[in-house]
Amino acid sequence: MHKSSRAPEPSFNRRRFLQASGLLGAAAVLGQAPVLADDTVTLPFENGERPLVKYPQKRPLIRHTTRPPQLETPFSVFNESVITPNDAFFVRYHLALAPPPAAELEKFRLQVKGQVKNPQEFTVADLKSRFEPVELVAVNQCSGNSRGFSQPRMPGGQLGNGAMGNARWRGVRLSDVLQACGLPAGVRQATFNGMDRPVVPETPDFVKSLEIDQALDGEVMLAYSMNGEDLPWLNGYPLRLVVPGHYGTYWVKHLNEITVLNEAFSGYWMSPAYRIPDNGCGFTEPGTTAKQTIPINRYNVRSFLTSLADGAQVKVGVPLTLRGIAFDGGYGMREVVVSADGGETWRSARLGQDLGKYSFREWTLPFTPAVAGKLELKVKATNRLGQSQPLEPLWNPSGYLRNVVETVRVTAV
Ligand SMILES: Nc1nc2c(c(=O)[nH]1)N[C@H]1C(S)=C(S)[C@@H](COP(=O)(O)O)O[C@H]1N2
Ligand SMILES: [Mo]
Repeated sequence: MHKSSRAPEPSFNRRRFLQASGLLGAAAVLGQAPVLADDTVTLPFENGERPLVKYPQKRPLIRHTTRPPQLETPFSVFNESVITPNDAFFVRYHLALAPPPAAELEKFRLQVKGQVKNPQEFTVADLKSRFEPVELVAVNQCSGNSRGFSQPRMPGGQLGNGAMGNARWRGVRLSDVLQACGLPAGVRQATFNGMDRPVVPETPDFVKSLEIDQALDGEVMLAYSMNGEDLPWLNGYPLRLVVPGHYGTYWVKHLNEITVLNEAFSGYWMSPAYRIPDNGCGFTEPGTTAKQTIPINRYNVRSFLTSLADGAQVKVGVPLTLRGIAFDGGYGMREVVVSADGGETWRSARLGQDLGKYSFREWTLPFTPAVAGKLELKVKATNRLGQSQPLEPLWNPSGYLRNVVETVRVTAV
């Protein structure tokens, strides 16, 4: 059974989805009328069937869980544009009382406290009027993106490849806001907490931390806008952290509390959660754990073919353009190569417009199928550091960091 690296182009099941019970639950959390989904999608791994569900401000997305809502972007969206539309952008939450209800969000204030000289509170309007706006195109990718393909499998969201997205974020520099509150010498970390909450006190609140040097690097952003609009409710309205090049777990949504610390933070979501093997590569022998771990950090290199899905038919002698995306943790793409013969020979793709080193980079390659039969299309990117992607999938106990060279199988007729 080979199911390692096929693109999860959903197969549509044109089946009316009438069991509304789960949807009513989600709608209650969102404080809006229930919206019936009408299709299911089957991601290409065992137990991959999921409903497509429409949430407020979203088109129908692949629903993994209801409380909290966890929604994956259908892979075909990545062929629409290099920027992922807000209404198709994936949604990830950990705590059952998420997202926070609209009434609470209206009273939003960002508190900056802890080891700062002048603790302060800011409305979004304060941030907009007091600090210089900055803009950046950056990929947000969940640590567990593509986990569903891991073999052997492990617990956690069984995601296809759609727990990622690329947006133009606008906001203010975290460093400007921290400096405005007065940072004494010697502070070590800052923690970030959003307005979503667990149902029971035993569940640790979702709090993430950054080293103070990273918090002050001028790139980490307090973002209030995404692709020219207010952040969607499910993507962190009215304010979220954007940590360019770093896994989505740090991109705290509905961010209302920043605490500067003299010591290292050790909350559950930094340790033991969201850690990778401390061995330079982040992978282990399948089925084994690492002795030492570190917090997950930058994205590794990934690339995808988006213009053809598994099972597609192409025509012999008819020219077409292969198209896709590539990205990494912030060094930028050096080269994307494509093979149409299962990896025997490779050709260099043309890189599209450079939207910045944290963005998806489009690639295209003209291709004319020469003979009838099955074709294995593979795409492999290399970043400006020379880092690339493995030809066989690598593994770790949490199903993080998957970046195998993807294969799309099509037939030329
Ligand atoms: N407040 C809050 N922020 C959060 C989370 C959360 O559970 N609560 N999940 C994080 C994780 S793990 C990811 S992958 C990203 C997903 O961002 P999105 O939902 O906007 O796509 O949000 C991050 N920010
Ligand atoms: Mo995540």
